[in-house]
Amino acid sequence: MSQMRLSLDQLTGTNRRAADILLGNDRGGYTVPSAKLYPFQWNWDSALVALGFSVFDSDRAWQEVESLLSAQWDNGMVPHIIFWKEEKSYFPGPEQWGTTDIAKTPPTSGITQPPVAATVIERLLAEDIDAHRDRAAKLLPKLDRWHQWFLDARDPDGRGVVAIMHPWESGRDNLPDWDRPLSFIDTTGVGTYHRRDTDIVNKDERPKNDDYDHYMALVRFGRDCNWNTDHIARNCPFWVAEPGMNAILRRAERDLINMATLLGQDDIAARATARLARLDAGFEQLWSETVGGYVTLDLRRDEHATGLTSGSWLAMFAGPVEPARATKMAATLTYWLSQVKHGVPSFDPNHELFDSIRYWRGPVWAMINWMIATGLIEHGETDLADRIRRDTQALIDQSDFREYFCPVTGRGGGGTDFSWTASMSLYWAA
Ligand code: 9YW
Repeated sequence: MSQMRLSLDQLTGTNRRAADILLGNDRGGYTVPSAKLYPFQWNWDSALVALGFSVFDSDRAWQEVESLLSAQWDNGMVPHIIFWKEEKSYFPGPEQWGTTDIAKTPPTSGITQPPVAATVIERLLAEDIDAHRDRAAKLLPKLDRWHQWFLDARDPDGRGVVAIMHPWESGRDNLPDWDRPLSFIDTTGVGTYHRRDTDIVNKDERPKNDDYDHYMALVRFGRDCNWNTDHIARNCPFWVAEPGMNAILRRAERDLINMATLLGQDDIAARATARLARLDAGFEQLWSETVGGYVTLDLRRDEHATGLTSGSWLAMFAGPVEPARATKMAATLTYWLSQVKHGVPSFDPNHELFDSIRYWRGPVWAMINWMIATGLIEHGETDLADRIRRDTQALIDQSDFREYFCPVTGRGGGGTDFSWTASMSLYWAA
């Protein structure tokens, strides 16, 4: 693990190349995920990329999370894309999201992404509490408002699980979990549009056109109500609670409580503690005895998904899982890993909907691996965690810093010179 602080000149080999990718994708205070494919600032990418910068440039790491949180909306939401510069090579752009009045400058998308930022900031702070106290203290109120927004906007009935209103909000765009909930959405009014992603990446590695029609129908739904959160919660045709988002939010609340306690921000610690109690209790609704793990729950139909995903393992990242369940989960994960060459696949490799190269329907993602391994270590599963860490670096060694990897062959897929893959290698895997 190369988590100790080094100067750029001290980095060699894979580590130096990873740092160069981050520097190459740096646009001055924010980092793009991949220069051609994703030319703006993405929410959870940015947070995770800050960890890579922290290895050799702590100031730059803080800038990354500061620029992300600077785009917070008045209602507390931190958007999933921040369109800092005009750039036509990505679709859907600011016109489709229609947030110019709400987001002011710069325009943003109208949804959020998994709030891993608090977890990252906690780690940046822990490196040198005295040096970073003031910077962290300014960010905590923003994290508090964002986390509160999740409960107000995405769980207004107080069930204890937050919903996503769009697959993109989960960060796991075309997961098989969304197939059925999306199938109820009317896409007839979507019209024609030009996807840009398939101009850059092989279409077999991307969501299908039919998925995109559904994505665009939901963007239109949000835009038509001016991203009104009450209207969305009551009427959005896609409204599901999934373990990845809920686990990451629970972890974020824990880390926010730690920071707020450390920095004497007692009001924030108290609010986060209350939110966490609600989320910890609510998470149980995602457990499916039939599937044998934490799965997506379609809140409009009260129906569990039929497969485990890489998000299921994040329950261990969220917080303590009772020992019997943790042991069962580790055994199932070990079985998964016996079915593929490299873990962790994003979807159950034995499920009929598994697709080893199509984006979130099978491929391995380095930053999900880091979160899974972190949770495993916290549950005493160190060998399994280490296997996942070694797999991650082996994939990068074989196929370079790609967006994601085929768990069966190790082949890289999607974008190249990818920021969060570089960050995870530098911070954790190499
Ligand atoms: C898209 C940037 C983003 C990630 C998401 C990933 C993908 C964008 O890329 O979504 O246009 O499909 O699914 O998690 O933040 O890396």
